[in-house]
Amino acid sequence: MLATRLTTFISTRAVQNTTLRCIGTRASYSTGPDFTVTDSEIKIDGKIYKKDQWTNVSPTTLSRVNRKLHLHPQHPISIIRQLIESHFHDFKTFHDISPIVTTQQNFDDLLIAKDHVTRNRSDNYYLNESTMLRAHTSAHQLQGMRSGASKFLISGDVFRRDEIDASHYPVFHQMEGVVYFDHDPVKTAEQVNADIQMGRLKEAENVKVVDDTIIKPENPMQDRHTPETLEAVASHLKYSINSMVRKLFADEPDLEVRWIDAYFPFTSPSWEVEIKYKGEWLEVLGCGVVRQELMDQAGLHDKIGHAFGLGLERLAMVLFGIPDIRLFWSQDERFIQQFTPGQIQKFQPFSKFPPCIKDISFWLPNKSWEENDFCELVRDVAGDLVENVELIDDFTHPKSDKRSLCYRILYRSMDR
Ligand code: FA5
Ligand code: MG
Repeated sequence: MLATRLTTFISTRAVQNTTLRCIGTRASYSTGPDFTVTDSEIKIDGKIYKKDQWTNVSPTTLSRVNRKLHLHPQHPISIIRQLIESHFHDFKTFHDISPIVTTQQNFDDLLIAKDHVTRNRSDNYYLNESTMLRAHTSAHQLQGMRSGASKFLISGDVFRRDEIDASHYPVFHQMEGVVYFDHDPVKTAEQVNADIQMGRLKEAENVKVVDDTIIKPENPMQDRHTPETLEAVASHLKYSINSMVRKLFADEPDLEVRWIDAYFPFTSPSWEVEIKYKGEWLEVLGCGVVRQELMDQAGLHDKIGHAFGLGLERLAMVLFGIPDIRLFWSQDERFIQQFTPGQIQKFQPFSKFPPCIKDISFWLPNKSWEENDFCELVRDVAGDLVENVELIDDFTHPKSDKRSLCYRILYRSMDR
């Protein structure tokens, strides 16, 4: 979400001039919201959002709001949510917070600057200038901290205009975890040691974890922390994640995991964790030590905390052997019937159809171009039939200076 994006090209194509009513009762195990889109407003479950120049959410995306895959007991996303919740068994859990949030919650509360690229229309789904579909579960960190719980998990669906491939989807699920301690090196170290002795925190013996990250100026300790407290909190975070990975992947003896430095405006230092899957590193989570300004906003001036945001689809893909992220949205009974609440079973492909490849090329009308807007257009037109969109040629005419792009679109049906 922190990728650099510039301007917007295709705007509210699918929403403009459309009056569309959808009552999501298609699947036996999920219902979407009741929504109406007109020229001037979007009404979701009876609540009205006035459209403005920021509105860019499409009916395709709205139809996925509240499918709540993470709450259907038989769905792999829900199975993994419950496994993680049972690992962090003494955490307070929130899993039914509405994904419609204010930009204040999604950005400002998290110290994301007004001009930060992550706010771009081309990366997010806006209902209007001040309301959007949450782009991460971090949007509720402050809410969780204000609830009084010192350890909590928040799971839910999140929405991002993103590229299209087997591990990226515009709607996916995250689980946020936050833990905070007294800002006192002795007390914090005692709490961490107690967790280790109780067996809650363990090294991931069965998985190979590579972590050569160190605290350095590019990924610094915060001024208000001492090296001792930071050390204790960071090791609690790393033990927590590694022991969760160890538990989840107990039956995968050769799993490789690595920690790398990262940047988030709301944590410092920050890291990401990747798992080797099908020969490639797959990023599964982001985390770090919570910025003290955020703790202050929650009234927790004398506490120090860590937070993590897990990508549930990514973890489920590795754990259940699900090769394509679109499968999680399959309404085909042959998908859901394979799974049993509380159990990890390897996915058995129920049909394999050959791909159909089509190339499309076009001249750009002007210099501004956003690939995410193109991906959104492709998804609106072709839906989940699209498996991959790849730029295969980028040509600028030497005389006219006009630019032409050629994309290869790979279509493949998952179930028919
Ligand atoms: C975040 O969203 C941060 N809020 C995470 C965080 C929380 C950092 C708390 C610090 C403290 P990021 O954009 O990297 O970070 O996304 C987190 C995870 O979501 C990724 O590691 C990945 O597993 C998953 N993810 C991101 N984009 C997609 C996508 N389009 N499809 C599926 N999963 C995705
Ligand atoms: Mg990331």
